[in-house]
Order: sequence, then C-alpha cells, then structure tokens
Amino acid sequence: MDARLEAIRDTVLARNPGEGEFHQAVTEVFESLGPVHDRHPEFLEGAVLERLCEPERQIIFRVPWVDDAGRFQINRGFRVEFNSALGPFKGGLRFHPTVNLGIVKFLGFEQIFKNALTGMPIGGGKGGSDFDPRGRSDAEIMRFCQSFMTELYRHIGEYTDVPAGDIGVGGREIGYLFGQYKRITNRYESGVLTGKGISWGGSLVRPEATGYGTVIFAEEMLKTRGLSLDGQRVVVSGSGNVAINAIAKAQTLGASVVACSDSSGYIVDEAGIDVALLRQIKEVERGRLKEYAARRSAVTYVDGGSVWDLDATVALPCATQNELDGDAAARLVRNGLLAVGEGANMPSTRDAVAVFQEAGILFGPGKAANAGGVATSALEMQQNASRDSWSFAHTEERLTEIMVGIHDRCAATADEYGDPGNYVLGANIGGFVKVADAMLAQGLI
Ligand code: NDP
Ligand code: 2IT
Repeated sequence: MDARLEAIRDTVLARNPGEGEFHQAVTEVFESLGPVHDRHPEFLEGAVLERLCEPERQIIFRVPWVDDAGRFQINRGFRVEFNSALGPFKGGLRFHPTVNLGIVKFLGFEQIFKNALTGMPIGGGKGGSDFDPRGRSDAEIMRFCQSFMTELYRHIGEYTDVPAGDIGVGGREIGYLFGQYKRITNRYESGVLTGKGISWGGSLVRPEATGYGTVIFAEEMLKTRGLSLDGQRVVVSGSGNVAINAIAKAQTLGASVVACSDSSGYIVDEAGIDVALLRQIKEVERGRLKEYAARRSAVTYVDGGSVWDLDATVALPCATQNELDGDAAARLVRNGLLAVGEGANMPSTRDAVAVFQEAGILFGPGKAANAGGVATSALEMQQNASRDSWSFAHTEERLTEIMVGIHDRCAATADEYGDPGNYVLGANIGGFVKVADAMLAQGLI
C-alpha cells in the first residue's frame, strides 16, 4: 500500500478498534488508491480519505418489543449515514444476530463506492439490527419492525436517507416498516424506502435485480475472453433473495446451476436446480434447504460443510461476508474455475481475492457485481418521484444497461491505470474518483 495512504489507514483502524470487517473493507479500497493520489494531489490536501472513513452520522438505538409469549425483548438498531456527496444516504437494512457496528460500517463504506458506480444520484449508508428473524412469527416480525421504525423514522426521508432490504429484510419487512413510517409521519412518502410491494409504490424487477445484475456482470466479464455463461457449471452460495434470482438468470443464459446453500448445509442437484421448488420452499414456506432434497429425486443434501468444496467453472457467492477463504479459492482454481461474481458483499476473504487475481480468474467484486439491486432501488425512487410505474421489460432493460455500463467503466478504469482486467482496481478507483470530486466541490463538510 502507498505509504501516504497507509498512514491514514492506520489512523482509521486505531480510531475504530474491534471493527474487523470495517478494517478489511477500508484496507481493500486503500490498496487500490495509490495511483489516483499521484494524479490527484488535491484529494490528499482536501483530506478526502479521512473524511470518507468517518461517517457523516451514526445512530445506535434500543429496539424494545414484545414476543408472542408476552416477554419483553430488547435488540439494538443501527443506521450509519456514511456519505451524502452524491445523493441521499442509500443502502439496506440487515436483520441478523451477527449484526454489530463494525459490520454495518463495512457495508455502509462499500455502499458509497457501489452507489457511485451505478451512476445514479445516491449516497451511501447501511443499517440493521442484531434481531434474529429465524423462527419468529409474522406478528413478532411486525412488532419488531414497528418498534425499529418508531426510532428510525426521525432520521430518514425521501431527501435524507432511503433504506431498503438486505439479509433478513425483504418485501414483508419493508411493508411493516413503511406502514409504521406512514402512521407516525402522516405522509404517504413513497420515496422513503425501496423494495416496496408492486401495488403500493414498488418497482418491478427490484426483487430480481441483485441476482440478475450479478449474472449480467459475470456474463460481461466472460465476454472479454470470448466466453459466455452458456454451458458453464455454476455453484451458488446462499438461497435467499440474491442467490435464487442469480440461479434463475444464470439458467436463462444457458448455465447449469448445480448447487446452492443455506447456513445449515448445501444441496447438489446435477440435473439443475428447480427454481420454482426452491422459491416455494424459501420464499413461500420460509423453510430450510434440506426440504428441497426431500422433495426432489437425485438430490444430495450435505449437512454442514461448504458449498465451495464443489467444482465449478463459475462461482457466485451470494450469502454473506468472508464465506469463501483462500483455501477454498485455491481448490476452485485448481479445478477449472474461470470466473467469480460476488452477489454478496465482501464474500471472498482478502486471501481468496489474492488467489483469484494471481491465477488470472475473472473476479467481479461485490461493489460492482451486486450493484444492480441498489441501482434498481434508484429506479424505484425515480418512478416514485414521477408517480409513474414502468413495465418489467423496460425496467429490466434499464438494469441491463446499468450493469453493462458498470462493467465497462470498471474495465476502462483498470486499463487507464495500467492493470487490464483488474475489476477490483477499476471498481475502487471508478467509485472513489466520482465521490472525491463531489466532496471537494461541496467544500469542507
Ligand atoms: P437473504 O436474507 O434473502 O438470504 C441470505 C442467504 O444467505 C440465506 O440463504 C442465508 O442462510 C445465507 N446466510 C446468511 N448468513 C449466513 C452465514 N453467516 N453463513 C452462511 N449462510 C448465511 O439475503 P440476501 O439474499 O438479500 O443477501 C445475501 C447477500 O447479498 C448479503 O451479503 C447482502 O449484503 C448482499 N446483497 C443484497 C442485496 C439485496 O438487494 N438484497 C443487494 C446487494 C447485496 P440462512 O437462511 O440459513 O441464514
Ligand atoms: O447491499 C446492497 O446494495 C443492498 N442491500 C441494497 C441496497 C438498496 O438500497 O437497495
């Protein structure tokens, strides 16, 4: 790492002790930015990096609620409003027992660059709670969401901060959150949340967008080597919103998707995953992946273990951070891997990224490859602002244009900085320069 940047990075780490994932995300971005500061000394003089690493605002709050047994429950809520140089803070809410400030900050930090890459007018933020939705009834989820919004509402708004979904937060939760926001504020402010239901201000394609976008990005990377997804053997991790829609899109492009996982285990279905059955089990019944194997013949369920023990030519990690380590990466590379598209945020460890890059694997980092979700959120905001709603075909076309645009900008930036094919460098520099220019133009804020 460039010595000037390393000194700033060390200060950031010392100021934010114990936030391992945030340290990892900052380090990874800083490693790309040395050459930019040679060309743009004004970024150093303007203390852009120091400002970027300090969120504009961090909110931590108590979320009290009552479970079905009448017991009082207390969780912790977060919203980190990281950077609004390009637009209102924008980013999802994650409900998962592992959520803490360091995780919300890593996600919010990544979101700044991702959102810049989309070319849409959105800043970066993230939030969530250590609430565990697993095994909770619908009524419990509703009461939790209502309590969460009873604090959050005062911090968000169409022009201020626009949350959406992430792990554990989908259409159901956005509905309960929106209902409570409307009730407290007495405003039908559609643009305050994205990922809404279609009949009440949502956008077609938003549910599919992250997974579809990740696959479009992977296809664009493969094209640069005269390849395509057609006929590839694809392994996906996760079986939530991003994973399911990545599987569906990869299949429409002719890939054979043979495996996916949840936090309990993985399935191998050599005939190709039955997406309708997977949706029924995960989205309708909110069940476990194990049930997929019970309902379909010739499927293996592996309890525990890692889906990355399987061979693939294309790997799409779509579950969570640091789920694919250096050993798994080395094994995949030895067994014929061509490309990785990160549907999740930071799913590959730093060791894994190094292995992929040294082996010349096409590697699409999350902040570029999974940007289709937030980009389509911005399309939802556009539709809300104009009180319009677009067709599926039109919205999907916009998503495709945006993903191809992100791919091409990352590739062009990597070329410009003398490291062709390095999408990590391209994404970090491409996103950073846009935000840095806007920050300098807006003065010391
Ligand atoms: P979901 O809650 O819909 O699904 C998450 C999936 O990942 C589930 O299959 C879950 O399994 C698995 N998972 C979660 N945590 C772990 C863990 N610690 N170990 C193993 N498996 C785990 O979330 P999404 O699909 O929305 O999000 C998946 C990833 O994509 C996240 O990294 C998220 O930040 C990222 N992302 C999401 C976007 C979106 O629009 N939703 C946009 C861009 C990125 P289980 O059910 O067993 O917990
Ligand atoms: O990580 C992400 O980009 C998201 N969870 C989606 C954020 C959004 O505002 O749609």
